Amino acid sequence: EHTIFLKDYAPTPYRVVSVDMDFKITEAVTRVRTQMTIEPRAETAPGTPLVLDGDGLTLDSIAIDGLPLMLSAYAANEAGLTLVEPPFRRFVLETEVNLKPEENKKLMGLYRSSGTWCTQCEPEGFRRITYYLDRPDILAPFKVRITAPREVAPVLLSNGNLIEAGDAGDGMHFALWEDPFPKPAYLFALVAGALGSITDTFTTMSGRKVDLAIYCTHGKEPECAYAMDSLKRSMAWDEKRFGREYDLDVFNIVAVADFNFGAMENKGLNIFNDKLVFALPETASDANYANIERVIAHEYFHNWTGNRITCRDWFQLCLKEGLTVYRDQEFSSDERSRPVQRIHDVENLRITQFPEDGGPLAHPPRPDRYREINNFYTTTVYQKGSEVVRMLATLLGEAGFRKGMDLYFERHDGEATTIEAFLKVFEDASGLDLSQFARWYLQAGTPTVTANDSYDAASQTYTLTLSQTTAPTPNQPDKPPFVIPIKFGLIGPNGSPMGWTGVSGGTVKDDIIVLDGDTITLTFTGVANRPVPSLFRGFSAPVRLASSLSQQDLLFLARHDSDPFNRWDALQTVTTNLMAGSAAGKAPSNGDIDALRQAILDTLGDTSLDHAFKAQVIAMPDEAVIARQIGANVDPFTVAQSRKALIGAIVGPAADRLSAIYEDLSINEPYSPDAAQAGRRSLRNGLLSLLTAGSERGAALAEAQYYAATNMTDRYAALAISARNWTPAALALLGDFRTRFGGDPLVFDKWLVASSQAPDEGVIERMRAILAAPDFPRTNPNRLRSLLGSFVMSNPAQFARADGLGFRFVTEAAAEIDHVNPQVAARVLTGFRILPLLEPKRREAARAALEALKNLQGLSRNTGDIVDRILAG
Ligand code: BAL
Ligand code: ZN
Repeated sequence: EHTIFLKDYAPTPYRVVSVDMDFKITEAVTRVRTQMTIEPRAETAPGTPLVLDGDGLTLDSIAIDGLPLMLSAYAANEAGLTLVEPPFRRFVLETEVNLKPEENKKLMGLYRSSGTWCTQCEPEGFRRITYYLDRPDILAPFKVRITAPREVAPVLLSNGNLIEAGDAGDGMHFALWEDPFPKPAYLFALVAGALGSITDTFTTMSGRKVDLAIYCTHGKEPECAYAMDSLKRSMAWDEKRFGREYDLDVFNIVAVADFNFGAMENKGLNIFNDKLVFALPETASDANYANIERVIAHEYFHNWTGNRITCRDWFQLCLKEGLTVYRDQEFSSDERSRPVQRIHDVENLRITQFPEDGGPLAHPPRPDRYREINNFYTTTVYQKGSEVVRMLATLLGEAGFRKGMDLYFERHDGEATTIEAFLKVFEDASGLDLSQFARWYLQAGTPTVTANDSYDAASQTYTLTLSQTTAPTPNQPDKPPFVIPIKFGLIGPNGSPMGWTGVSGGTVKDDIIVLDGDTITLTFTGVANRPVPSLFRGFSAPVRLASSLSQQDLLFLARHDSDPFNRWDALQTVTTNLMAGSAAGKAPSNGDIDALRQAILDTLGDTSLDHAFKAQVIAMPDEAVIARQIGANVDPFTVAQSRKALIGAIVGPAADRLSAIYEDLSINEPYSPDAAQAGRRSLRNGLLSLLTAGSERGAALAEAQYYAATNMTDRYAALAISARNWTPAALALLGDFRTRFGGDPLVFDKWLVASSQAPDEGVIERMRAILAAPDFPRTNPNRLRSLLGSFVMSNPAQFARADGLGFRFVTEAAAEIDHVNPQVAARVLTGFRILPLLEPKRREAARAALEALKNLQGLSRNTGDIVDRILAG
C-alpha cells in the first residue's frame, strides 16, 4: 500500500490566499459552501493542474470567479477534486458539498456528539468537510458564517473573533467568525449546539482583556471550574516563563463526549474530550484533576508552539507536540512538585514509550515515512519528543535555552516549519553545533548506556567508562552514536557530594558529562575516597542505564543522593532487578528483602520528604518495566506472580507498621485537589496497595475504605486495588460501583478500567458480556479505550494468556470497532507491540490472532498498518 516519504516533500504549485466558508446546518444535512482565493506560486508553470484533497465528499456545484465550470474543466470524486487547467492568476474557487454529520462515526471532520455539531480536523479531517489543500503548509485567514436552527443550536462558534450575529428567519440564526491569523486547515473548528457555559476574563501582560468561556452540556457548568482555573494559570505561566501572550479577544473551550483525541488546539476554539474538562470531588480523582490541568495547559500552549508556528508537513509533528509536551511538563512542575512531576513523567515514558521504542512499532520522533499519519500520534512523538527538547535545555542551560526559544518565536512566527529550523535557532543562540544532536530526532530506539568504574586509592584516581549502544529498529539497522547529556555527581562514603581536582578523557562541563562517541573513559584525579556515581540525575537523557553498581551501592544512593529522581530510581532499580530475577527462577535472598523493606520504612519515616514523593518511592515497579528488564522470553503470568510474591515478602513483617501509617494519613478536612492533599492521599493509597497485595489484612482495609470514602480518589483507589488483587470483595465492590454511578459516563469509564484489570481467569468472559450488552455505547472512544485499551496495556498476564484467549478477544473486538472508528481500533491493537518480548508459545498465539485479523476483508488503513508492522517486526 501507498507509503508517503519525507524525502518527497514539495510545496504545492498553488497557494490559498484566504478562505470564506458558509455552513447551513439543518437536522438532516449541512451544506458547506467554500470560497477560496487561490493563486499560483511564482515558480509554477502555466497549465499546472490544481489538486485538492477530499475524503468521502460529493461535489454539488463548482465555479470560478462566479462562473460555473464546464464538466471538462475538472474531475471530482470522493477522494479529491482536480482543476485541469486553472487560471494562471489569482482567482476565487467556489465549491459546494453536503454533509451528513449524524452518520460520521469516525469522528473526523464534522460530526455530532450528543446532539452538538462539532469538528475534528487534525490531521486530515478538513478534507471531509470541503475540498481543500489539506496540509499544514497551506496557511490562510478564515471567515466562517454559520447558520443553524436557533432552537437546537443557540450557540454557534468558530475560530477567531465574533464579527456579527443575528436572526436568519424561519427559526434560523447566524454567526460570522473571523480568524485573522493565517492557519492551516487542521486548526479549523466549528461548534453548534445547545450548550451551557461558564465565563471569565484574563488580562494579558500588555493589558488586553480576553474573554474566556468553557462550553458544555447543560447542567455540567459547575464541573468546569477547575478547567477554567487551570486555563488562567496556564495563560499567566506562558507569559512569565516564555514571554508568550495570547493574541485574540476570545478564548473558547468546548467539552464534547465523543472525541478521538484528549483535546484539540484549534485556534481560539479548543475542543476537549469531556473527561479532560469535568471534575467534581465525588466523580473525579486527583489524577483526573492533574490531567485536566496538564491538558488545558498543553492545548493553550499550542497557541504559540503549533498554531502561530506550525509544522511544514506531518513528519514534523514532533516540532509542535514534543515541544508542547515539554512546556506542559514544565508548567506542571512549576505548579506542583518538580521532583514528583519528573518521576511521574519518566515512569510514564518507561511504561509506554520504551516498549514502543524497543518493539515493532519503533520510529524516530521525526519519522521519514508513514502509511497512515493517524498512527503517528504516539508516545515517541509526544513524550520522547519532549525528552529531546529537555536535553537541549540541559545542554544549553536555562538562559541559553530561553534565548533559543525567543529566537524561534521571533524568526518563525507565522510559518510552517521544520525540526531543522528549530535546531538552527538553538545553534544560532548558543554557537553549539547540533548536527549530531539531531540524531535524536532521526533515529529510533532507546540507547543503552553502560557504566563501569574503578577506584585507585594509591593515586586517588577514579575512572569511569561510559559506552552507548542502540539496537536496530525497523528500517534502521545501524545507529551512529547519540549526544547524551549525563547529569551526574560523585558521592562520598558519608553520603555527601565529593569533588575532584581534575578530569580528563572526555567532555565534562559543570555537572554534565557529554557522551557523544561510542565510549569514553573519564579519569578524575584528586578523589579522596571511592565514590558512588550518581548518573543521569533528573533522568537527563531517555536511555536505559546498565551500571555495574552493586545492590548495596544502589541502596546507598536511595538513601543519600541529593537528586530526588535518582533516589527514587535507585530503589526502583533494586526492586525491578529482584522481581526480574525472581521471575527467571532466582529467588531473592532474605538479606535483599530485608534491605528493601528497611529502605521503604526509612523513606516513610523521613520527615524531610513530602507525601507525594514517598508515595512514588514505595510504589512497586509496573509489570511492563519488569518484563522489559527481563528482555526476552517473557511469561507475563510469572512476572505478575513474582512481583506479588516479592511484595508479600517485603510487606509481611512490616504490615503492622504500614497499616499504622496508613491510618495516620487519613484526612478530615474537606476535599481539595491541591498537590499537598493529593500527595497525602496518594501515599495513603500507595500503602493500601502494598498492604492489599502483600498481606492478609489489606483486602478488608480496601473494602472498608471503599464504603467510607467521601471522594472519588479514595473510593476509586480502593476499588481498583481490590480488583487488581482480586480480593474476596472485589466483585461486590464492582457491582456496587456500577449501580452507584451507573448514570455518569465518565465514572462508568472508571468501572470499565477497574473491570479490565482483574487478574482472574474470568476477566475475559466478563468483558465479553460488558461489550455485548445492547446498551453498551460502542461508538464512544472513551468507553472502548477504557475497557480494551487498559486491558491490553495494563493486564499483560490475561491479555497475553498462553491459550491465546486474550489476544483473540482483542482482535475480534478490534475488527468490529474498525468498521466504526478505525483510529480507536488501531490504537487498541498497538498493545500487541509486546509480541517480540514474549515466550514462543504466547508469541505464536499473538501472531495467529493478528494473522486472522489481517485476513479479514475491508480492514482500514489504520488497522492494516499497525497489524502489518507488528507482524513484520
Ligand atoms: N494536536 C492533537 C492533540 C494535541 O496533541 O494537543
Ligand atoms: Zn499537542
